[in-house]
Amino acid sequence: MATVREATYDLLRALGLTTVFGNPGSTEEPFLQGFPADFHYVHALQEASAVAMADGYAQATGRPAHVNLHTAPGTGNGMGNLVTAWHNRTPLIVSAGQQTREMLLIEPRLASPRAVELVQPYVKWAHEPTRAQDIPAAFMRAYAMAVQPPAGPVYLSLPMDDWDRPAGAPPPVRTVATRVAPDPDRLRGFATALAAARAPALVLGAAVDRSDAWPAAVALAERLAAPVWAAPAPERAVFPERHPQFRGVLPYAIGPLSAALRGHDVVLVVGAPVFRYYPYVPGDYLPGDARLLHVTDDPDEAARAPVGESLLGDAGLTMSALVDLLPPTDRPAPPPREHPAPPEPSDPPGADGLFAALAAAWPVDGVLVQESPSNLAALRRRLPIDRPRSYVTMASGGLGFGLPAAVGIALAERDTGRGRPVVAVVGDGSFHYSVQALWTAARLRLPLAVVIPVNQQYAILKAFAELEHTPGVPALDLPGLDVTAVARGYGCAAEVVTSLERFGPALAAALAGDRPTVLPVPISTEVPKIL
Ligand SMILES: Cc1ncc(C[n+]2csc(CCOP(=O)(O)OP(=O)(O)O)c2C)c(N)n1
Repeated sequence: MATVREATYDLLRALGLTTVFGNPGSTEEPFLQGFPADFHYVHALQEASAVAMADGYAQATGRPAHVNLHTAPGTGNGMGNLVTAWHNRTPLIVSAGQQTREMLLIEPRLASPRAVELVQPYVKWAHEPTRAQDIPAAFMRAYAMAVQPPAGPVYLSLPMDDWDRPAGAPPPVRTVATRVAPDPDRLRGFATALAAARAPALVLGAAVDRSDAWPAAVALAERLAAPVWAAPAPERAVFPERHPQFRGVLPYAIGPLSAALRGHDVVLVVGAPVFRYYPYVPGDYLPGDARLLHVTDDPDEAARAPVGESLLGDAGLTMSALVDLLPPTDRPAPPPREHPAPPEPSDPPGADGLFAALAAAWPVDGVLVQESPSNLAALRRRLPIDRPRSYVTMASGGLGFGLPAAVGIALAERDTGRGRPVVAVVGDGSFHYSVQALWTAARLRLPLAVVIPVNQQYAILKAFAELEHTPGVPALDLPGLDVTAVARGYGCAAEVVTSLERFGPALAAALAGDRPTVLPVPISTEVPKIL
């Protein structure tokens, strides 16, 4: 009879989960024992990196990913990026070892006595099987739970003495739906409101990209002749950003956001929270008596919106259905927005100058991973994204995601055979939260380019302190960090780019290489405004 271990690997194989991200410990060794040759263990040096690499890999492959953590402490190290995976809506199957059942009552070293509570509330489901032979079926349930909308992480705590036990009958491999269609009556109501609108606006969120709905979004925007905004702080690009109807990203504060929507009477929000605010700037949620229509596949997201009427449904299915229901409009298309003036030259360059150089050297099919807090607006201004699934950042606000996520994405680009070049832009503060991901990228020989705008400070926190009138905050400067030495220490190539003329060739060389390259670029220390 098969062991629990054999039955579990068989199931993981059947589900296409043959890549395991992790960092091993004693409680995981019985699961990892005799690791099958057709599986790939992606070794992260710390669990924060393991979780975010798995997240990036799942997002880039469009499939769930499996990450194996070391009981309570490993889960704790991975927790920040588990929070991020939750907000990212990434289907992650997180398994963790548990001490042997024989001793759990007396809580030996490395027992996780309340394992399923440890990860709350950032999982859709957490479970420790009551019987060893339930482990394979628990993985099947975990998979089904993770991928169904709204997708997200799930957690299994697995006692280390379960793996050699007899398995029982293998669980059937089941399939579940990953999209929900909208209620037809309510959908017609939305279409009627949009058709009657004087000046509708479209606000799109990351679910549009996750459901491969750029074509539906363009069709809907053109059918409505409406301006299109990305919802605040989006973790994906959601619309071709050179399209004449694209207006940019809405500000992430209550008052400024409603000011940006002034003049619109119907605001259709698809695939985003209403709204992802950050600094508190009071005001009305919406301009005048505008009506907000909210399409989301998450009942919780619908419920917590402070205003609006909601319709549960997949972003792509709902937008396509709306296009079919809406009559053509004779409203003229909104005028295209103005292009930003070229950046002012300076020495050292400003973020605008750096990102203009990045845009000039950008590979057409490049994937941008972003974790550069104060320079985000400059980056998005200079480098419009016009292809789907080409821009990733974290939805949570937690640093330490971007670098390891870029490693997972670069690995997925290789494993899927797509081979798109991956460029991470990571602040010199953000770089250090999961910096050990560089080692994994070097071991995997991934041609990842990591651009570090070096301003030697937590600039966004200085901007936030100014906005909030909180002077005298300590620990906002970062002197004495040698990014190059850190990069080389983990096995990466590195080149400090001190002249923007060098930037294009350095980026091209990095992407053509057979290992990751870190490109620190000293930039001006001017602090951009937060809003
Ligand atoms: C896990 C975590 N710790 C701390 C913070 C607070 N925080 C937000 S932005 C930031 C500074 C980022 O610095 P850097 O990457 O250099 O970017 P800059 O603001 O200078 O552009 C910090 C510490 C956070 N968001 N997440």
